[in-house]
Amino acid sequence: MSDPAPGGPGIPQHRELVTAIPGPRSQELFARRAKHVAAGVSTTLPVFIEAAGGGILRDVDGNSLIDLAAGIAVTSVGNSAPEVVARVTSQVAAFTHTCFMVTPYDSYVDVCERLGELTPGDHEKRSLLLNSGAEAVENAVKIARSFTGRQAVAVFDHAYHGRTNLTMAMTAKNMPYKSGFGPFAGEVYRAPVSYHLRDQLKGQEAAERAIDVLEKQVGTDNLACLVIEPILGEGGFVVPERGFLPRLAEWAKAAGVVFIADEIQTGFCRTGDWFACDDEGVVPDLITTAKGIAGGLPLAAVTGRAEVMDAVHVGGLGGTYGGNPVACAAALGAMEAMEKHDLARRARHIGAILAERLTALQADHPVIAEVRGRGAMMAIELTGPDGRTPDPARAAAVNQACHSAGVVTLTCGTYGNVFRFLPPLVIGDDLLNEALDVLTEAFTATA
Ligand code: PLZ
Repeated sequence: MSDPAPGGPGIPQHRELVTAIPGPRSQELFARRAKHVAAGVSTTLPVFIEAAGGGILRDVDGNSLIDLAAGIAVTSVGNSAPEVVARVTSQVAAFTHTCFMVTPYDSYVDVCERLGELTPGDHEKRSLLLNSGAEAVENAVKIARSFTGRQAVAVFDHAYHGRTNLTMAMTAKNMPYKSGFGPFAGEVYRAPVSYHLRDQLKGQEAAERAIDVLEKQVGTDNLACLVIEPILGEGGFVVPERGFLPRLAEWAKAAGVVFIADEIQTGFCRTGDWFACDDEGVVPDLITTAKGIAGGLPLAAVTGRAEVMDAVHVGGLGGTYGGNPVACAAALGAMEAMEKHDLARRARHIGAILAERLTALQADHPVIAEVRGRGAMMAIELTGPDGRTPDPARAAAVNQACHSAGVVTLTCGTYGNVFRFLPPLVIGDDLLNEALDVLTEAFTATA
């Protein structure tokens, strides 16, 4: 198990710094970027990448950095995975676009068939392909409204669903996602989630609290759907207590509310199962996917119960590029790689290493209030001595120290105090452990 799955364009799998981070070439490019790219687009780490594969990103100055971000949970199969490259190369040479709504092609149908097989539940399913996660969430809401004839949408505290108008309304955090961009779409209502560090509630209790809000403040007769990330991503890798999701799913079913799992960040082996809902056997009516689905090419999907999906009139769903043939080829390659290399098992293995190392780190650094997550989606939440007051400054300092040492890390969370780990699932054990050594040094150096 210690060897990574073969992948990437033969990039040596070690960290090597030949300049300061960022190096001179990257700094030059960054200055150009400021002249031509809109200022609103942020940068986590200003190194420009030239090649990547396995667990390594190589920059234009010749530095090799360890990748603990996977492009925000996208390159789960690794960058330029051979299965993806082979299929994309032959597809791009055959044809690049016809628009599936004009003249169809089989790879779109193949991806939908695979999605039906892999997503939770063995009921009859249909899928719709799109370009981005936000677009998938928008479409899932459209479908739920069409099916139920109701309008209201239930979302949760700390949720992240995208940056389009409807999904901004569904996303919880003001800065940087929403501030100044209103007015937002109406009929979106927020309920409390299960967040044990902050509410100490059992899953069932937290579910009853949310249900009470929805029944009393919205009314089930008005509710088209409930949308939830089974592990909340951008909001802080919040893992709802066991029992929370099954109780919500059961309640939604009884109330005729479409249960939508947003698995855009958690899906495709990331958490150690094909989908995070599998962990407690939750079967959503609709599931939104993107990110890991296509090894880095832009593709997203809504998959769900045939009767719900097919409620929409012909012509009601679509888009010029949705299910582009090159992206579909990539998705078929990514799914092949996940199956061939059993990347769900690999994610569990990565999760075991992360859990052990992070728990050991916590013993030495009480600023780590909690180690949580599942599989290759783990995080630590940093707080003051009371175990609650967020410490975003320390998270930023540790992040900076990791970056300077050549490890690409990310923070997240409503309070910006969560340090998250999203390595490609093909990263080798040695590289992962080396990155965690760097993290350990960063905690000591910033103490
Ligand atoms: N739903 C659960 O995680 C995207 C956002 C990065 P798009 N998360 C990364 C950023 O700052 O823009 C995401 C997600 C969940 C929806 C989305 C939206 O997916 O492909 O970015 O539109």
